[in-house]
Amino acid sequence: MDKELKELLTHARARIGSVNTTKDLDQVYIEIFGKSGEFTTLTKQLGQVPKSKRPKIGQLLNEAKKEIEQHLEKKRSALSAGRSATPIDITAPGEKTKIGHLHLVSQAIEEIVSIFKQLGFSLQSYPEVEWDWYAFETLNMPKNHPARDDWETFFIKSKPHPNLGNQVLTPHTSNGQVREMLRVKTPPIRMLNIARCYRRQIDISHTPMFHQFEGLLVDKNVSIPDLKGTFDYFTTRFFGPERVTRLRQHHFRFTEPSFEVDVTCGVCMGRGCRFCKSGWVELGGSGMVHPRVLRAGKIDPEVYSGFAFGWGIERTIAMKTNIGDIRLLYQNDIRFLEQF
Ligand code: FA5
Repeated sequence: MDKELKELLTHARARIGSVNTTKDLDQVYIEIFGKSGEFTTLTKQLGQVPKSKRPKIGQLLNEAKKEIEQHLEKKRSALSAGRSATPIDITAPGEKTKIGHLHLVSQAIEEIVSIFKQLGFSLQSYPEVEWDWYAFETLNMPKNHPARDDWETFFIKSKPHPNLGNQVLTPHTSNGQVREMLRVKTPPIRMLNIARCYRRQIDISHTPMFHQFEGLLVDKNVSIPDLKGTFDYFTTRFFGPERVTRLRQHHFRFTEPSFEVDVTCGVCMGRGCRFCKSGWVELGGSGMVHPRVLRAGKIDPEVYSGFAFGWGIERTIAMKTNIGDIRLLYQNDIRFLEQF
């Protein structure tokens, strides 16, 4: 029986080694351990072995069973991991791994940061869940002021802070203005704040979650030409030298005077087309920091002045790539995203 057991083991190892599919492996299992399998037949013969030898043979049978089962298990995991028992053909051409790339929004953020870094702006990050105080109050937008409706804010159901008010999902990156003034204390300040913003809006040019980049520069003798020069530098670097900016009078509670910044349309280069109508497309809001905002940040408006701007990243991308609907950026359709 000892000899037969050894033969069975050798045979089983060879059979297991030669199969290439799990189906064949199941067949080998049946041939060995099935009702009339080789191992089962051998076990049945144990009764004919002299009593004195039975414990030893029984032990050998158990060891053989364990070994065969280990071989089967090893082979099964190799097959299910896709490794066949056939030797590897090292001359076969390799499979190319598909390499992805950063999402369009992340690419734009990297580019914007690098442009403003060259102008000495440092990247800061402020809360996404923000107190009413920083999102509105310190920006000269008191409670119940109708201008706050433009921000279509999401409010958080939480206990209001006795001084800072309710919590909101920050509707713009301007919440970073007073926070940055309080952090730096004494100007100069050159902050770039890039963050997710939330508003209850959705259509081809609005998404409920979007990104803004906010610039804040406070120093002595800062004036409108500094603001315009900064925008021109950014536009040339980001969109190319053929695109120019213009300031259009506007109203924000936290800047005075305030402007909307337009850039020449990338489709018609300023001549006027179906996409832009006037030859210009809007980049975002800007203005000279309101004295009340400087005071809220504990900065003396008699000594210092500054400018601020807040622009949407998705719209800025749309202006560069001429995609007609910014919602495409968040549909995760790889056929769209891989084009950029
Ligand atoms: C603001 O949010 C002001 N905080 C900007 C500002 C900062 C003005 C500093 C002055 C000084 P506005 O609501 O216009 O302004 O938004 C600015 C830009 O954010 C828009 O021009 C647009 O590009 C982008 N934006 C606003 N709402 C959405 C939205 N729902 N989806 C995508 N982009 C949006």
